[in-house]
Amino acid sequence: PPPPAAPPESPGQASKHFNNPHELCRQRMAVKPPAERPEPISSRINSVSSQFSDGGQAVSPSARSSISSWSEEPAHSNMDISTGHMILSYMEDHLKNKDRLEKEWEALCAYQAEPNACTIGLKDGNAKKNRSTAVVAYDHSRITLKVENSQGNSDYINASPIMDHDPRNPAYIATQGPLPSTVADFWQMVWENGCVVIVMLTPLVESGVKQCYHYWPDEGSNLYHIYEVNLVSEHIWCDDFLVRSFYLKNMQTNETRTVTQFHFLTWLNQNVPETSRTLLDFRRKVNKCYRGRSCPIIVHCSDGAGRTGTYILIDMVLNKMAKGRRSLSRLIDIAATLEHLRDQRPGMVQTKDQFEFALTAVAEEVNAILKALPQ
Ligand SMILES: *[C@@H]1O[C@H](CO)[C@@H](O)[C@H](O)[C@H]1NC(C)=O
Ligand SMILES: CC(=O)N[C@H]1CO[C@H](CO)[C@@H](O)[C@@H]1O
Repeated sequence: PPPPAAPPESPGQASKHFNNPHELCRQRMAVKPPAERPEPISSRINSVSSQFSDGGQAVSPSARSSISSWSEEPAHSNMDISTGHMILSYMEDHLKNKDRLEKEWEALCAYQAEPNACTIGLKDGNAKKNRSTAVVAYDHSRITLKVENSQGNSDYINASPIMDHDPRNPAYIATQGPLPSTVADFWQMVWENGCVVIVMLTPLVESGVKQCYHYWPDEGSNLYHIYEVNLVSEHIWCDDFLVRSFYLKNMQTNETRTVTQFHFLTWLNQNVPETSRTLLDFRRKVNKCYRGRSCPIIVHCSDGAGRTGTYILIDMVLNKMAKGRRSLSRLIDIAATLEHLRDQRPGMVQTKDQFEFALTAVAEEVNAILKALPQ
């Protein structure tokens, strides 16, 4: 007789409920919309007196309850009101002035990073590890693997450390989506750099074109060289993103670590997400999970430059604003921050639309932060 049919999966119901922590927990989260959403910047009115309401408790991605509801993560920041308003009005003016935006983008296209040699990544033996010839890690700014632990006795991976304010510790690692031949290198990099958060910004396939290798097990565990990866849970938050939790084990030392992967599903290559609101909520969830850590966040798409650069640009600018570390003129100079990213990895932010999207997303978030502040 045929096996009994699995219970249907429907939004609002957990598809599985396990008591055994070693069994995979796959869950769909029920959406509980906040009572009031921040208005999009395009329809913002000058009054910021309307109240921002959180409208519900966010459930931790690791919760194993049978039905979970969640809402958007509220905006948090130490930004003061007058700085926020100055940033916002500057950004709004900038976004309205299409001519100026065009000129700024043209200047960015002409920008030449120096130094810019990529000889190691293009060497025989390494060249086949690159998805794209246009985006290869710079010799002076690349993640090196420990040769003795690598599958191919090589230290090369197409990945770049991205520094923010601390020149010794990268805030991010920008990398390409793993190829079938570089998956073990990818997990070695995660292991050796102490990473616990992976931000994946691409679907695996787009209109039949492979964007990234499926580098984790669909169920149970896979061994990649000496790195065993166990899928512990998968939580589908909404149509746009889901969160997976992995248990990573180094089989040489028996040490283990939990790694969380945030997977944004609906941002296509050379494109921008449909709304900045969803990406901003995704970012807040990533940062809530990351809070208090000092390891780099791994960010990848397909080539690890367009979508990856856009995400890092938004995150870096907003983090700087939240800390209020820089002077206002430095904070609002997003093009200068992008040049700083391009000094560390080629091709960061690939299209003018992506650059404009980054500006819009920053303005949207500042708007949401202002609304969340006590008036
Ligand atoms: C790792 O665990 C296995 C199985 O328990 C054991 O045989 C091996 O000695 C351990 N290795 C180290 C380095 O602790
Ligand atoms: C420069 C170069 O050789 N690029 C290669 C990187 O690796 C991919 C996948 O193996 C190849 O298709 C590229 O030609």
